[in-house]
Amino acid sequence: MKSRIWITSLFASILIIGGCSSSKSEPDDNMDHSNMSHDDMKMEEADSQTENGHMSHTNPLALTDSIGENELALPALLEPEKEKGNVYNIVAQKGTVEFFDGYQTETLGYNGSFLGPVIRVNRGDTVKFRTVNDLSEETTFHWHGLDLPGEGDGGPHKSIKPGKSEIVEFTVDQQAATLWFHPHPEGKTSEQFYKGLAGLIYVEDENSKNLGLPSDYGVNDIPLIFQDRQFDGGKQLNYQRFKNDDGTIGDTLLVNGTLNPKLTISKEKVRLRLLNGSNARNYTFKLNTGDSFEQIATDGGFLNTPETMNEITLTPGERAEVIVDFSKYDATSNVALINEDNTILLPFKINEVGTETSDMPQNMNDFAVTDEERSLPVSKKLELFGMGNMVTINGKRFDMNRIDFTQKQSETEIWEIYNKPDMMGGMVHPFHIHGTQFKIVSIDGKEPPVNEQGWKDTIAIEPGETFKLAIKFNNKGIYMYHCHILEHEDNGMMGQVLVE
Ligand SMILES: [Cu+2]
Repeated sequence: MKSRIWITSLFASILIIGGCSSSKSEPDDNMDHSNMSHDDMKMEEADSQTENGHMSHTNPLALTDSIGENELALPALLEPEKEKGNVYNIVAQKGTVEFFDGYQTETLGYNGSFLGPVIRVNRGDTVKFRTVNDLSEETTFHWHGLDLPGEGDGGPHKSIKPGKSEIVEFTVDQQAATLWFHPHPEGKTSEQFYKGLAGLIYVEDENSKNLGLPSDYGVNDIPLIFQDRQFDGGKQLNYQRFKNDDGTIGDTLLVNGTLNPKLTISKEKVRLRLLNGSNARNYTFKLNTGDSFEQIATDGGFLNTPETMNEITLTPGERAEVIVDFSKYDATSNVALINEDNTILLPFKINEVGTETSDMPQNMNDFAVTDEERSLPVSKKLELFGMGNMVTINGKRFDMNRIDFTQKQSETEIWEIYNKPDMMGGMVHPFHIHGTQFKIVSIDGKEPPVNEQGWKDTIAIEPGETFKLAIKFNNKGIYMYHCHILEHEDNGMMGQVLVE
């Protein structure tokens, strides 16, 4: 195991985002400010590719390759102010980022210009999140995957006015996982998110500290937030222009807010914490070498044992942790994380040094769907349906004043969720439930794949598929469940469950 001692010098050369510092790119030689700009032409192309929304996901607007000219930005680690009682200060604010040379892009971020810090909490700690809205519009702070009282969950009921702040206090009581946070205001989630409001939460516990997994933040334990965006001719994140009811996708990849990123790492085992932080795009991550890697965690915790994978698909909101063994490569190797269509997402530059070569742990968790859970009857049925901006759950759009379901605190129920196809076939809906981690009991009556036999809070439901989930809420309050294609959420593919 590598020492966990914080070696600040190692970080001196790494861009820190606090938020996120700017990352630069060469100016676009083809920039044309005449009436029909290059950008407009590109958009026409994009429009023609996306005018049929159902096509937009089976054949989405292509992402451009990362040419790897900028070192990946790393979010700052936000540790608590202990003397004040484990307070974490999180400010939603406006900023600008120079993604492209000579262009100031207006952005939103937490504690910085774009994205936010990694909030690191320990199981058992009572913590306070002091959330501040420095935007010029209302927002909320939602903790995706955190198990906490509905009061603090930051759904659309918990809107914070500009200039106001709020304290969320709770005791961390769930296993180690990579979670995240983002805004959730009614009807405005997509736009605030598109402009940069999102960050990670790491829950650590005794298990995660003792497994011997790579855990040197920024050295061999790397957060990776994948987002596709479209920039207009003035290099702005002009959401209203690019908005698509079937899910807004872009041709430009940002990883941790870095355009054309590369990641310099040592010749050792490296843990990558992957978050699909896009509004709507799905990614299938694989290595260009064809080599496999080990998946160690799902959304909400470790798998029981590492699972060897050749690729992993993540829909918006989903996470996975993987270990890639870079010790078999060297400085001359051409290694990159690529997408299903071979788009280069993140090229790696490999240094010769590196010490993390310890064997993979074999017993990481004790996750199981119990016989009792398998014998429970279905008590809640949900049918997802979407056609353009008409998106519903059980035929209804979201209504803040309607409670759709109730459930008793600490009682396990079986939810059955069906994605009803439409005439065109339909779309994959990433379905997310707030305030808890759940278990997949079955998919169309069959066991889920091994790498989904772990705690989940977001699942990719294909058209025609039926998932059975075992769900227990440990806290009380009102929680949202919704599609994590954020335009579907904003258009009403969302409901609420009251836990009492
Ligand atoms: Cu959806």
